Amino acid sequence: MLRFVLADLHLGERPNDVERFRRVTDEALSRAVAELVLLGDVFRTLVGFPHFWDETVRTGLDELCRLRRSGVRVIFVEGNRDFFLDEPALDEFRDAATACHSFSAGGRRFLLEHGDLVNVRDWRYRVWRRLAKSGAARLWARLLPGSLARRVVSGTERRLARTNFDYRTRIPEERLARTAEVHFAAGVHVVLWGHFHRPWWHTEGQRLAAVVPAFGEYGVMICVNGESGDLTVGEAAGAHFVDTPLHSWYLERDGTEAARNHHGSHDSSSG
Ligand SMILES: [Mn+2]
Repeated sequence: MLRFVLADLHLGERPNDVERFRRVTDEALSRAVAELVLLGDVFRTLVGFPHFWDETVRTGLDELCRLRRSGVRVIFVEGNRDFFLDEPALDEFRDAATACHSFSAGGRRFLLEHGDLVNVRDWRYRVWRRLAKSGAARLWARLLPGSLARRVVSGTERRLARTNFDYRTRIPEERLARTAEVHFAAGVHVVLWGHFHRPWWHTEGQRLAAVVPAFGEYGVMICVNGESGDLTVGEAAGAHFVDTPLHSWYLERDGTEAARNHHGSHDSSSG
């Protein structure tokens, strides 16, 4: 069995990004993928109530519905742009919504989480997050009239951009490495995070922790072979998808990303 893992799609942020995502869902269907894991931040914002959804969100969700009808499991791992994903309105678009997804493949234990809580020193973000995802916020979101709801979404996007919690600042490498080692010590072999957008990885013997590159920027996904547990990077090349072993794909891009991202082509977004 095969799994696709995509992170930080931010659909709606770039022209034709939903089309690009449709190529992935087509590929998932043609390769009989068993599970699609969305590692957080699928849209600019996703709230679990339909009156918050715009055209992009509805179109993207329809793609997930199409996958599920063909037997693909769809897993939402909650990101910092995701709110109340366990609401019944999303039932037809996902099989599970979770803060942390895990599975075994090829005898290796995998753990997948968005990663926005790795940088525990960012207390401002943690306070904001607790408020925004509280029971009171959920009730308020449920009762809010539609037109206002969609305006609140854009306000939320601006607020996210203002927090000092920003992937464009450097990746908290020591934090990630330490968090990875805690997971390794608990028996996890492979840790996958989203959120940080840039390819970064850390190994300890056969154990691996890696940031899945943002689909929005890199147009790639990670494919996990269920029999071998091997990881490849899947990339659309012309009409086809090309699979590259994770190690070689990451090695090729190590170190060049900082310069590229310095020019910040998308100032209105964060994390
Ligand atoms: Mn994020």
